[in-house]
Amino acid sequence: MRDQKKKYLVAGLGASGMAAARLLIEAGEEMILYDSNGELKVSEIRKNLPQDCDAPIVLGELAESVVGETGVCVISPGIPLTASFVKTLREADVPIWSEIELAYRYGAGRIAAITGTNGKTTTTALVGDILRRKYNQVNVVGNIGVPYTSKALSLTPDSVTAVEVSSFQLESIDRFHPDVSAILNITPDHLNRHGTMEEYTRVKESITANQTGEDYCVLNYDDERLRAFGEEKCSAKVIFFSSRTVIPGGLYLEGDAIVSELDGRKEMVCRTGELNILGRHNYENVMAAVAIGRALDVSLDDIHEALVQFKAVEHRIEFVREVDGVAYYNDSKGTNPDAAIQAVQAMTRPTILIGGGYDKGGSFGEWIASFAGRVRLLILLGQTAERIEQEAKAMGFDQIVYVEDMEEAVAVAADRARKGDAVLLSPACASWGMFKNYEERGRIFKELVRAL
Ligand code: UMA
Repeated sequence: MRDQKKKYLVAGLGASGMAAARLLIEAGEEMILYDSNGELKVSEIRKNLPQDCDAPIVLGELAESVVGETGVCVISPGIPLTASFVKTLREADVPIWSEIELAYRYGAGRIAAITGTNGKTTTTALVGDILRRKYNQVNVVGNIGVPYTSKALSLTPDSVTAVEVSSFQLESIDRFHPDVSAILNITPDHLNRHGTMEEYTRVKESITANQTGEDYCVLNYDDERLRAFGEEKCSAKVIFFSSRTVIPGGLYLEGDAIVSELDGRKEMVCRTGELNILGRHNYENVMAAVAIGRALDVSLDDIHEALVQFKAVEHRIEFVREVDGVAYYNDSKGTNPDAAIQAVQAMTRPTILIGGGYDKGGSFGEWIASFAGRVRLLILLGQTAERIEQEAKAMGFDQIVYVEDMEEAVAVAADRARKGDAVLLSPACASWGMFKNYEERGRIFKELVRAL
């Protein structure tokens, strides 16, 4: 365990770092706060801490001397493990915990942890709604935007927590042990951070690292990697779901019915027409959420009620408004090609697509291939614009306009759209560099559309 004389080093002072710091203060721990951004203001950071907190705040370079004082480093998800101060800490055998690990150590109660490249936020929100039908103390936390550490100390043995977990957060878990885990899908994303698909997959699968035969793991049978993992390696009891094939003992889509065989007989969960969320990927999210709900003893009747009342989450193929016969959709959460393909496929009208952003590595080929017969104009912004244009032209798609910012993107889209078209913001890229996060990008888009 941690050397009691040493301090915690909280690295990264964004949402998760500040929540971790507040937890540690409340728990009476000593710590040093650190952010590599030398332009932050100490006085601003202190405003978000209790008044009597006198923990040192270090900005910019981290001095070697701090390493000797550090017992555990709690790292923010945005900090790559290749950062030089992280390497130094690891060489000194300092444990590196993600904020999820810290929350787990201080938390209590049962946990459903959801990861996957896409659908995490929708599924986690839906799981929260399902759990609320049966339990009084339900929290929905994690990558979804509410840091897990901000709730950890209020959790009791009766709490049930739905945690959205990103691959960045999973990189530094140690004892984190969900009662039910789910891996929704694995498609190329964050390859600039994880290097290869093999490594990215390994990190995602590590959500089950501490699970045993007492626990459950919900997996997408249609994803070859996850099917192999479930059949050969997973340490928990596996529940498969599929939108393409019948899964005896699992969940599947049969025509327009979502069917469960989880209780040893075939039962209808709901019809897709009863849901307020669209598309095959969302039916998969629903099946995963149903499996998690059943694994945590929520009845199918209660699950059905939660499903039919659930509405799409913000920034995920979210209808904004119709102006002069043109429908505008905000899919700012389409931060990788696979998510963006789902949004393009959900469009039923000729589409003007706004894309591009931060470069995470990886190819845009499959995304561009999905344009056929749907996207009639691509408006590009951000760091990846040129790379996308090159790939698109090489694939024979040349209806492309470059813009400087979102304001120009919306103006060009409105100008070029014809009655009956859709305008879709679904960038296939992260927002970083131009916006604080995808939420800010989506909100700015919506404000501009509302002002048309
Ligand atoms: N920082 C450093 N050194 C670095 C990099 C960053 O000190 O090398 C500092 C920055 O200067 C900044 C702070 O770290 O002050 C930012 O930390 P962060 O990037 O980890 O972001 P948080 O504000 O803590 O938000 C994080 C998640 N962000 C990321 O994973 C990038 C949020 O997920 C999450 O909602 C929040 O914790 C609460 O748990 C956002 C996200 O984009 C939505 N996630 C990615 C995704 O969904 O694809 C993984």
